[in-house]
Amino acid sequence: MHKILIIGLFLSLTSLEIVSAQASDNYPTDYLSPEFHAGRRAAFREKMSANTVAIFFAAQVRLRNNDVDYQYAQSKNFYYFTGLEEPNAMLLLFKTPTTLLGKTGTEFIFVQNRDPLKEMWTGKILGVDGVKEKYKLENVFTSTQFNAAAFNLKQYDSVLSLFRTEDIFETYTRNPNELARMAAIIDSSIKENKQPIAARNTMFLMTALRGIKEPEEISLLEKASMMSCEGHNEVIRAIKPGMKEYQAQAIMEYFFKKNGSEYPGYPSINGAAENACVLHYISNLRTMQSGDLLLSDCAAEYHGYTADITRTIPVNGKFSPEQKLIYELVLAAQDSAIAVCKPGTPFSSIDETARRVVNRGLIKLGIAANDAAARTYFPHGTSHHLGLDVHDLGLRGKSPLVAGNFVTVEPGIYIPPGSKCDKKWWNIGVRIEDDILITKDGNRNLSESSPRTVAQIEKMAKQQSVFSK
Ligand SMILES: [Mn+2]
Repeated sequence: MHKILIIGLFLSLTSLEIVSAQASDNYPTDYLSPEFHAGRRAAFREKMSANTVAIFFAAQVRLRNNDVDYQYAQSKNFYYFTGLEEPNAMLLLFKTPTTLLGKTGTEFIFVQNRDPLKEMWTGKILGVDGVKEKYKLENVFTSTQFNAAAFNLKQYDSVLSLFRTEDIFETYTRNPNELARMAAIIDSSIKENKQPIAARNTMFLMTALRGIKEPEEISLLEKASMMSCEGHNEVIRAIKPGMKEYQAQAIMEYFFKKNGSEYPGYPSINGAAENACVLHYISNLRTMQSGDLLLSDCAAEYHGYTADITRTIPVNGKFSPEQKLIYELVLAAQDSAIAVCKPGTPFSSIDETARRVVNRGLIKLGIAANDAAARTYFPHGTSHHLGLDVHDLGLRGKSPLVAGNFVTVEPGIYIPPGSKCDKKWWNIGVRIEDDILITKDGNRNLSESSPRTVAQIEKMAKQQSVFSK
């Protein structure tokens, strides 16, 4: 027993050496490039007004319970500009070259120190040298080097920060860590300044940048969409009465992880029957019955980018006549809305187009008396941008779509039990959601590899699932 253990240990050490020698071949290599991040920082600086500094913080580690943290998820703005997936870091972008801690430049990053003890538990910290090498950043310091003397805000007219939960003065000063210390220095530097410094939001500039996807981002979004469609398709094949909603979720998420997705882009929604009528139902506990419709709104996140796909399918493999009428009405609305997705179309037209079709159909079927009543069955918008966030930044309202916008088209009809219509429609909830890239000639549906028509879905439902045994 002991002998075997010793041999085992020896073997594992030897194989460890081999692993580290080939490490670069054993890990994903399709991350955003340092050049991508540098390009995005340059594009941001281009949009900054004179004499301005922009501050971006890494996301904080968030406590789940007792001494267990949630899996770390980087701030999307910080990731967009750096690629770094570590906490306790700060990026400063200046409009014009500035000298800080003996270095002159427009970009400075402060990162966490190497810490052998911490690294033994949770893995490698890149440190100054690692960040320089991996992300090709020049002015890299440890966060402990950041101090009030090094960073004199007096010379700036405005500070750009305060982005949603990245609000330095609210969120970051609550928890005692390196990030909070840096935030507190900036906070007091602003307060002590005799001349008022405008603290402005980066949202406006970030919306302009993140709303238009670069080729490297599109390539990651294609992968996220592909692995999400694989999950949806296997659920269509595997679903049967008696299966639990969470088992449909498990099949779905198996394909995300199998293909390298770090995690779902948002909590997976798998609601059957009345649960299909709850827009963000995530408890996924029902045992599904023959005659139920299952609405699955699930997608993978890959290297920071998420798809957002919804399919609605009959649990027994065949739509009932009422389900089919509602399903095909939603599908017609979606087709009409996808058809207007092209450069020049106002963003709001996507919703207007889908809603016109849904309203007309619900009135014709006698489910709604007028447009206002129809809205109760279609209570959400038809479209949002997606990318780093599932509800991503991008111009909306009357703003025209442009090539590189990436938007969902997701009309729905939800008729919960108790609705003011014939009981035969109750418990039908349908949403169909696809991910549409605006191209210079029109659009490309990145989620088209999962079927949408009644005939295609019923055909796929007859196929053997790898989980059917
Ligand atoms: Mn969506």
